[in-house]
Amino acid sequence: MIAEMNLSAKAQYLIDLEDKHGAHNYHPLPVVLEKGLGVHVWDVDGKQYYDFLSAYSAVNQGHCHPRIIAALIEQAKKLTLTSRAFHNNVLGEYEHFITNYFGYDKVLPMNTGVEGGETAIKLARRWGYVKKGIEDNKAKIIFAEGNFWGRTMAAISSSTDPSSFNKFGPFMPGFEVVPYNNLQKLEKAFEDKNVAAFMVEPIQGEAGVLVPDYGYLKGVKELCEKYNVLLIADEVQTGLARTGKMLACDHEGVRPDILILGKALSGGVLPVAAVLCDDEIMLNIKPGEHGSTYGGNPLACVVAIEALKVLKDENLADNAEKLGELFREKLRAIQSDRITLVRGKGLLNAMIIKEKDGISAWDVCLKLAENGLLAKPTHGDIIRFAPPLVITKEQILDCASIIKKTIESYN
Ligand code: IF1
Repeated sequence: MIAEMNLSAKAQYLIDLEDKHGAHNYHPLPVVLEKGLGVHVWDVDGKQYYDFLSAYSAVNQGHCHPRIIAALIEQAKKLTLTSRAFHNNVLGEYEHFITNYFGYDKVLPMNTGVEGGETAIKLARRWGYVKKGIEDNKAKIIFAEGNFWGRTMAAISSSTDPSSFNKFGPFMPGFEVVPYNNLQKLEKAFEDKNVAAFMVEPIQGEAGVLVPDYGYLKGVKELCEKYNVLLIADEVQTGLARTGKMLACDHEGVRPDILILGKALSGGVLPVAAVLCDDEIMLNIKPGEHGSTYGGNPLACVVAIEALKVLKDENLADNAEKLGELFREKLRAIQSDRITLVRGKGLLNAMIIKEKDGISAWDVCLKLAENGLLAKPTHGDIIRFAPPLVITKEQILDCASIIKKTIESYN
C-alpha cells in the first residue's frame, strides 16, 4: 500500500473543515486547490498540477479562460438576475446565438445538467401525449444500462448503479432500461407504442468512458424514426468539443431530436445548461408549465455565448481529436501489465488498472498527484483522463510521460 500523501498543516486543516461541517457524499483526492489557469491548477501550498479531470469536462476551455471571465465580470457589474417574470436584454441574443450554433429552432435554458435531463424528459412526455397520441400517464422513456445523468429522483430512477439509487426509493415510474450498444434489444423495446423517447449518452461517461460500436448512434436514430420515438442525446459530458467534434453525435452525423448540454457551456464558471429541439417538440410546453428561477439569467447568457465562441475560435474540437489520438497512442505504448485497457475518443479517455500487489487505481492517482497530474479513479479500477481542451502537444506529451513514469515506477 502507498501511504496517503504528505499534507501540509494548512491543507489538512481545510480538509478537516470539510469533513467536520460538510456532508460526506464525496471522497476527494487529498488535494486542496486554490487557483486555476488553463490546463493547470495550484494547491494551497503552491504546488502546480495538470488538471486531467477538468471538473468532469466542465472546463473544456481551460480554467479561468480570460475571455469568459471578462464577459462574466462585465455583465456582473450590470445585471445578474431578473427571473423570467421580466425580459432582459441578453436572453434573446443568447437564444438566437445558441440555436444558430447548433441548428435547432428553440432552446430552453436551465442551470445544471440534471435539470436539462429532467426538462428533456418532460418535453418528450408532453410530445408523446400531444403529438404521438400516447394515452395519458402511459408514456415510457427508455434508457441505456449504465446511464448517468445526475442525482435527482428521476435521474436515479433510471440508474443501474446501486450506489446511485440504493435506499432512495420509491422511484419514478415509466422508465425502462435496455443494454447499451445493443440495437436488437432497443428495437424490441420500441415496439411498445407508449415509448416516447430514448435518452442516451453517445459515449457513457460515468460508466467508464464506454464508446459504443461505430454505427450504434446511426442505428439508434434509424430505429427512432421507424418507431416515431424521440432521440434525446445527453451530451452534458460528451458535448462541446470534448470528444473531438462539437457534439459526440457528430461523429456519426446523427442529429438528436432533443439535445441536452451543460458543464462546459459556461467553461466552468457557473452552472449553465440548455435543452435544444425544434418547435414541433418545444412548443408543446406553454407558459407556466416549466421553468427555473436562474435558468436563462443574464450572467449565464453572456458567459455561455463567450464559452461557445471560445470553442470555435480556438479550434478546440480539432485539438481534442488530434491530441486525443496522440495521447492514447502514448498510453498504449506504456509497458506494464497493470494497464488492461486504454479507451476513449478525443480527450475523453480512460485507463483500466488491474489491482496488483495491493496497488489500486486510487493509489496510482495519489502517485500521479505527487508527480503533478490530477485524475480521479472511478468504479475502483478506472482512471479517467480528460484534460482541458486548450492543452498543447508539448503538454500532452509531458503528461503522457508523467503517467508512464508513474506506472512504470511500480514495475
Ligand atoms: C457528480 C461522473 C462525470 C453527466 C451526464 C448529466 C449529468 C452528468 C452525462 C448531470 C454529470 C457528473 C456529476 C458529478 C460526477 C459526474 C461524472 F463521475 F459521475 F461520471 F462527469 F464523469 N449527464 N456528471 O455526466 O449534470 O447535474 O451534475 O450538472 O458527482 O454527480 P449536473
